[in-house]
Order: sequence, then structure tokens, then C-alpha cells
Amino acid sequence: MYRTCTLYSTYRRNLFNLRQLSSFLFDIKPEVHDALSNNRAVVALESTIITHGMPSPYNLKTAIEVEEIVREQGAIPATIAILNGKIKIGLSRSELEELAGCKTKVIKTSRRDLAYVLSQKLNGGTTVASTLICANLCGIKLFATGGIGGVHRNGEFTLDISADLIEMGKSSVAVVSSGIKSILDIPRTMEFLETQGVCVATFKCPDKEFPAFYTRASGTKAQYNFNDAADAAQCINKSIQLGLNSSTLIGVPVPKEHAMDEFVINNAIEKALVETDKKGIKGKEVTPYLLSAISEITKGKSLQTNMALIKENARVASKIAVELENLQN
Ligand code: PSU
Ligand code: MN
Repeated sequence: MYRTCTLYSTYRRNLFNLRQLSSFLFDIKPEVHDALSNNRAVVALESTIITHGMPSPYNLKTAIEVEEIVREQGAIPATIAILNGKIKIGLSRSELEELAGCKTKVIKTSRRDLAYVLSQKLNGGTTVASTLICANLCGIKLFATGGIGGVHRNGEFTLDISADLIEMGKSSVAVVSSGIKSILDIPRTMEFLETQGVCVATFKCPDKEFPAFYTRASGTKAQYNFNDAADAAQCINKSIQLGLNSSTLIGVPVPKEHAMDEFVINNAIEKALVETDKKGIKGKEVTPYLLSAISEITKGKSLQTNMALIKENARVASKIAVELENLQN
């Protein structure tokens, strides 16, 4: 009885939200709207990875392939971005091309940038934080990305802590990623996530070794491990039923054949960090700069790894979304 009530009210709330949201702030693609109205599996995808995380033409190629993978698993992809001051939930092929081509200026849009970008009718690539905000408002329950932001090294002095972490503490959307890059301070990021109430689990890693994006091991453990997609969906469902309004963060290690050599990547990261410091790069520019510097230093190898892991994450997120759909219908 309680379960039915909770799910029913979630469903009603989604419908109410969807009606409100479709108007002047949001533009929800019809197939995404249909899927949400019928409680069908939808997977949100961010767009900063397209606009600032990967160079052209790899960004467009990856964005298209990731959407295909979501569909293959029986879910509907909803890439989220801001175009001409409207939040798009689900993009057409030409909109993806427009974003990826960077013909017009696109702003890396996190929570603090959202209202400004909308009010000025600009274009924005949404980070994990702002994608979470939008997905949450629409009732999307799963979100696949490459890597999340975190506490930066020396964050205890600079206070450079990604808004992604805080948003995960207040969004009822599970995030599937390849963990936290070792350009960040992984143990402190874990501490911060605990404070925000985010449940952190690995996927199919019985040793609970949390992945470090380019490599499969970070030296830091997650609290839990999900054996399969159904296991993850059960936990996410409980979180929804309780109304916790916080994320479950699921760490999927990069497939073995695409993982980078630890020595090679750590060297590249150290070099890139020195370069960033020397050039005085700060704030929101740090992550995109580091990603491109690391790709240059590794002669494109890190970019290949990045492309492989996001596809794997989309596959896993879609499987979980389908399991969740089965639990909720
Ligand atoms: N990590 C990547 N690629 C990315 C990002 C992170 O491998 O594109 C992006 C994501 O959109 C993430 C954002 O939300 O960087 C975090 O930026 P910041 O550290 O400035 O919060
Ligand atoms: Mn930052």
C-alpha cells in the first residue's frame, strides 16, 4: 500500500512537472516526454563533455554513439543542453551538431551559470551539476557521464570543489561514471560525498575498488558494490521510495582493454598540473584545460580511453534504467 502510494505520487508529480516545464524554460523532445509520462526508461546525458570535454570531431561522434547505445538497451537518451536560452531535454541530430561544432560560443554551465545563460538567451553545455538539476526536475532517474567533478588537489586551501558533488547531495538521480580522475583528490572527494549523503558503490567489482577514470583502481574503496543492474535498481528504488532526494553514485571501471597504464597517465597528469599552474588557469577552466593537456601529452590515448568509458557507462546506466522501469510498473 505504502509502495503504491509513493510511486503513484512520484508519477503524479512527474506529470505535473512535465506540464509546467514544457512551457517557457524547457523544451522536452516528444519521445522523451512520452517515455517520462509512461514511466519508461530514460537516461540523461550531459553536454559539457561535448562542448568542453572533447575536441571536434570526436565529441560529436561520441555523443551520437552514446545515444545509440542507450537505445540498443531499450531506453530513451536525453542529452541535456541549453540552446538559445531554452533548456533542451533531448537533442535532435542537428542540435547535437550545432553544439559540437562550437560555431557559436557555448558556455560551460554549472548551477551558478544556469539563470544567466537562460536570461541572456545563450547556449550552454551542462555540467554534471546542472544536468542533474534539469534531469531531476523532469523526473529522469538515471544519468550517464564520463567522470564527475570533485575536490581538487590542494582543495583544502583553494576551496576548488566541484558543484557536482553538492548537486548529487540533493538530486534524486543516480549517476553512472568511471569514478574520479586522479587529477583530483580522490579520498577527500569521497569524504565530501559522504557529508552530502551520496551512496557510493562500484559496479561488478567485489573488492569495491573505486575507479580512477583512466585506470580501473584509485586506491580508495567505495562503501558498496552492485553485482548487477537489478541490484543497483533495487537500491535506487529504495532511495526514491524514501524520498531521500540524493544521488547514488555508481563507479564503473573503464573496460580493461581501454584502461591506461598507471605510470603513463600519472606522469601525464603531473605534467599537465604543472602547466595549469604555470599558466595561471583557475576555476571552471581547470578541468577542460587539464583534459586537453593530458590528451596532448598522451598523444590522444587518453581521449580514446575517455570515449570508451563513456560508452560503457551509457550501457550500464541504460540497463539499470530498464530494471528500474520494471520495478516501477
Ligand atoms: N570530466 C571529464 N570530462 C568532462 C567533465 C569532467 O572527464 O567533460 C566536465 C563535466 O561536465 C563535469 C565538469 O561536471 O567537467 C566539472 O567541472 P568543474 O570541475 O569545473 O566543476
Ligand atoms: Mn572548480
